[in-house]
Amino acid sequence: MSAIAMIEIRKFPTTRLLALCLSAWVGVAGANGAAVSAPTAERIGDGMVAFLPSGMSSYPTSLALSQPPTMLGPAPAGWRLQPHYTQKNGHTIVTVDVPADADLYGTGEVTGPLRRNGQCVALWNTDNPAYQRDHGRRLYQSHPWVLGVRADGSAFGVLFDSTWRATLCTAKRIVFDSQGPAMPVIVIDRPSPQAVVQGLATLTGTMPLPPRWALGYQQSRWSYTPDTRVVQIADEFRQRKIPADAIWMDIDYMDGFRVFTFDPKTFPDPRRLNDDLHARGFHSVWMIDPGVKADPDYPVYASGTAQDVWLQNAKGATFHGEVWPGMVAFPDFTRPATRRWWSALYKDFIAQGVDGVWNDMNEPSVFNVPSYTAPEDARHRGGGDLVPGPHLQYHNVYGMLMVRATREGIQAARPQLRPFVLTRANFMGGQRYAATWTGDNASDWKYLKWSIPMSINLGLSGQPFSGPDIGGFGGDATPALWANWIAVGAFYPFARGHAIKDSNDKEPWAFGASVENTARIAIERRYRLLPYLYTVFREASLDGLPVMRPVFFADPKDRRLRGEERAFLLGSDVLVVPRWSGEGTLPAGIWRDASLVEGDAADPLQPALKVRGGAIVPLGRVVQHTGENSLDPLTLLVSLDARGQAQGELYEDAGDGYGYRQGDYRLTRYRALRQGDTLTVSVENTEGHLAIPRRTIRVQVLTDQGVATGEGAEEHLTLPLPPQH
Ligand code: NBV
Repeated sequence: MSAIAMIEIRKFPTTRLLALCLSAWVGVAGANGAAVSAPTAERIGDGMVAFLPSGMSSYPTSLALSQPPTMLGPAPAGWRLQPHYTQKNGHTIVTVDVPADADLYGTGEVTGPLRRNGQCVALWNTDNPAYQRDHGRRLYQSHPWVLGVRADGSAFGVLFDSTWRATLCTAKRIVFDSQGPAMPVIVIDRPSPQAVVQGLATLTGTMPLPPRWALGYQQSRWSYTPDTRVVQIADEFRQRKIPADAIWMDIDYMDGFRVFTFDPKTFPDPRRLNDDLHARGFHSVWMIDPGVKADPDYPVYASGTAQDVWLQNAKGATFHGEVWPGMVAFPDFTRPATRRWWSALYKDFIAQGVDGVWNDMNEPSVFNVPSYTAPEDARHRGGGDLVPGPHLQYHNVYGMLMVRATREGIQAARPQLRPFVLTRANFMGGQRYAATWTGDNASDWKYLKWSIPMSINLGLSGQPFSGPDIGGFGGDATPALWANWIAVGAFYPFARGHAIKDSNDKEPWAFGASVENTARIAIERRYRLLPYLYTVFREASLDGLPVMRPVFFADPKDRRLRGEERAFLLGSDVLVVPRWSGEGTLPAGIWRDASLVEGDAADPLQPALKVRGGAIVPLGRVVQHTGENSLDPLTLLVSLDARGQAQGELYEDAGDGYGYRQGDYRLTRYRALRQGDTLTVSVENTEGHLAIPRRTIRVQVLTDQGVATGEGAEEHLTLPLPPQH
């Protein structure tokens, strides 16, 4: 048992999106169509049933699911939720009656409120500048999935397993109106929303554990150019002592927007640039778009043509559309040969020292056509498990198939490290391949407020790793907006500042000293929380629970919390409450305010951070990037429950690579117990064989009387607490 080195008591200063005629949508499904005979229902897991439309004898190939479901026999007797299929005008309409009083969530990347009752979204991945096309009713990704939470806190989820163009309306009934044939529907019915989201993860897979640097602050703009400017930005962060982990290269680094090339004038030596960034503790992420410039003298186009990789028009000729480089051809990622060709392109690219890749424009976006994309009748040739089909069928998975090939290419090029891929377009299950940013928002409060329910609903739809362009992409940001945005944005799972080409500068220092100070504090808070955040990411990679969670996850039976969309949870133990949300509607029980860095409590823009009573949150030191050791000292932030107890976990590994799969990690479970005026903190158990050098542990106990701190060694330490009143 270690002695206490130090005690100190400190007091804390303590849309609706679109008015749609829902009845019209429901009417189409319910009244006129030709009813199809009842589907067969098969149990596929604990509280999970797959419905196969009549005539379908086995579960077809699914791009959403990570593996074919195992049919375990008939659905449990008395199974409540049933899909009803109707066919009309070539559409398949599936309805599911929603239990009265259920609150609905999910449906992926959406504008508008967190609670999706009475909303319609179009599932048709769309390049949507400022979310203005179709009133923001369709964005860059499609998730045919609804999560429902009943009045008693029990929950259900409905997955319409189809990639075809569709609309999804969530009112008294869930109505999925697809332009494709009848599809399987999976219904999950479990005791809590957490259990439903975990069930979804067993079906659609989880996010692979990202490299730790991807959790640091990311700095981007369209575009930092030339290469010397990139290094200047990196140096600026270090000189100003604002932590950051990566700089992002947008399209202008390319030679005439030709993917997998570098502009010989502005980026003549990408290897050296990446080395320079690495020497400063930065990683680099470089953009790759799907469109390949139609130029026979360009080796990527020539090899693609030679290998017959392109998407075809209805007549069977290569489809050409206009994007940044002028006319381009689009890889047909449904073809296994195309995916192999695309993956192989990353070998030389990664060899330049590129750390991560962002795939943009992969809805796919096409300029100067009314549909903003390839024609519905463009031909995907498929292969392997995938049947040939029109773009109407494969459009929504274009981005997902692309990032699958990107990820595989990076993995093959550098097998010893974890790939990091960011994508704009994606589909249900796409968390298996890439993280996401939520496209071209704008520097306006509306987008800041939408960004929170948007990322929460993505998390409730299986994608835990997302975030918006902090500060807003389009338009000039005012100092006040940018400061408020970074203050809360530091807690998105994916935290990246980005900006459109012609806007004002939006780096943390661009708005003067006061905003810079707010940004530094915000980002320092994220870095202190990284040990906790990494632990939560690891949990998400195992069981699919979101990183950023709705407040109602703290108490799914408390109906007051169901609409809270300004405050959010990080993991289960930290509540982030933006100042502009007022008090928010917060869960009952003990939630204690925590100060993480000097100045955070005094800065009126920083959200309140509240730690759940009963939790121990591991904190690191403030470091300038995640490559520095932040865990000596390791701080354990303890918030005791009413019985004077708390528990928490810390996951540690090398931060990259796959050693953890061989047990090279350490999961430590800490327990704290108050007995009278003494607190004992001990290690309950550990898992994994990573050797942890001896380090100092600092314990900070949040009590109603103030903060008590003590210091000692890892295994066991005690400290006196202020007497309770
Ligand atoms: O590559 C330029 C931009 C990029 O900065 C942005 O993040 C993407 O969402 N890209 C869209 C293409 C042009 C947008 C007007």
